[in-house]
Amino acid sequence: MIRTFQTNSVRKTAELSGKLWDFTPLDGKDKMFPVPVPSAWETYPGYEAYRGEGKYSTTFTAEGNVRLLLKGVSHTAKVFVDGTMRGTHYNAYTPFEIFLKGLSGGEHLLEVIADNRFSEESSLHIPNDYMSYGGITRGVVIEELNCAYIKWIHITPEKKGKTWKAGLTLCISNISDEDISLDVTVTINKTDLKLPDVTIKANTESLIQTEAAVSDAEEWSMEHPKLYTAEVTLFKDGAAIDDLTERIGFREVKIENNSILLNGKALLIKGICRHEDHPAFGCAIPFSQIASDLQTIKDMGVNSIRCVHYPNDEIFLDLCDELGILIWEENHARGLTEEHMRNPNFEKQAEEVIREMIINHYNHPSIYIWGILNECASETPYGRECYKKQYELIRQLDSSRPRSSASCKFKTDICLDFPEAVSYNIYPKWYHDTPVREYLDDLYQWVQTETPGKGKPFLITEVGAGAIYGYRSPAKVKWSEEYQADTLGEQLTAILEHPGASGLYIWQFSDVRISEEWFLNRPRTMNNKGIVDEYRRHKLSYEIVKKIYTSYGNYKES
Ligand code: ADA
Repeated sequence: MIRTFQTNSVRKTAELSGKLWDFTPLDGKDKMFPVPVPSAWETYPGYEAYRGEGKYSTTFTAEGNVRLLLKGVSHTAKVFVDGTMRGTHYNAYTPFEIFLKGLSGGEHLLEVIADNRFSEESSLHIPNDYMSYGGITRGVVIEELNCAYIKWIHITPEKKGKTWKAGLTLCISNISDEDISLDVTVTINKTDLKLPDVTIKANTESLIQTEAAVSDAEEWSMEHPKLYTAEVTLFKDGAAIDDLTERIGFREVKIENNSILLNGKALLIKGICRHEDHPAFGCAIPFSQIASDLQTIKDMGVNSIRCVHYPNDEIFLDLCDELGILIWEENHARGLTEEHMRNPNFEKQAEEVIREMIINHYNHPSIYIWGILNECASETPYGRECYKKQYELIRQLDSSRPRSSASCKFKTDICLDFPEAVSYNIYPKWYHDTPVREYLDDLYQWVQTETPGKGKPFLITEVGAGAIYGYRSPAKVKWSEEYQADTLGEQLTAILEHPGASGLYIWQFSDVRISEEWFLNRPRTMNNKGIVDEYRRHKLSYEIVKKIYTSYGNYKES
């Protein structure tokens, strides 16, 4: 499974994942054995802590112009077809394509070498408070293309009076050696659009923009996550040569005073942070487990998930669109110091994640905000320059969503003029024993009185406490389920009652595996701040969170 809906009917596509491939760990032991793709090699017996390279191989039958789409290889990929290197990619959490022009007919050998080693070449995947797994961890598709194809479609919904309007941008690629003229049709909710004929020069891409009123389109909201498909078809000489279907929701996100408005109503974020992590799957979480996590998360009364600290699998986003769960999606970075950010690969790699994230995830109505650089060096002038460029890049790619960044630079952050919303990660009563209300308001007042963050929506993007599942203590000491439950009760109530706050995200949904290097204050070499443990067993805090979250609505009371 690649998406939860069909994206093509004219274009010939086939999934190469969802079956066994041959796996050869390049650890000199010359073993080859069958493994499922997608999967993380940490789930293979004997490779539970393998940091190295591994080769995945399979065969496919295709001919002509062929596009290989890999949704996620962790964390660096080298792709070979019939023994020839055809492309590379860095970063586990964003999709990439390998294009094969004029491939001869018949069976072909596909080999993907994945590498999860830490090195100077890798500025984002570093030893961290989560695990950088290894493997082909998301889906793989092969497509046979004609002389031209639709690379992507971006649809921006906008309310005009009582009618919804769809702004369309299509990116069409002419992969032939001659200029071609194409007819393009678009269908959204029974509204058929015939775009003016387009002529595209040989071996070039063309952006086509238009807009359409979509009559009787219903609004997408958390309460009513109504979705529509937008079907785009390319015709050459009257024959359909390519198509792409995207799914959209008619909703608008705006900033007004210190609120984030969804369809005109001020949001109250009752959120939770979630890593893609499960002991049985590593980060290659299958559809059924994703769906089960979302059921649990909805049961807790949560209305929004923060994808930490990287772009998520598109199946997860599709399900959030269908279930009406709002998404904060961010580029891949956690806790990078100025020294990390001075790695010569950092800016290129971080910006590439932003580009791939937004181009591929633009149409998801569930995504209401883009985040960057969780807890990076936003207190330094060098860091500020990096933040500035990345915020500007987001604005170039998407002007329809607000931007933010989860900071931990209390009273030292010098980047609060860039984002539309100010966001902080705070841990009163865990990393320090300052009373929550006092700490929260002190920080809030500083933002309002000392910074350009004044008057902007204010979000708490992390708050929480650790608890070892099953550890109970009448003394309510730290790491006990009792302490976590009480602390979360105090933290959630203080933030949800704070007049200036637009809500929060609990750190975090489940306990997760972390890099060995982080073992010191991380019992079990895990981050144990989950509301459920790694096997999704409820801790005492589960019912506390549920009671509080279900006692609030989805919007701030006016
Ligand atoms: C940070 C960080 C999280 C996690 C958390 C914690 O705020 O963003 O990734 O490390 O702290 O558990 O301390």
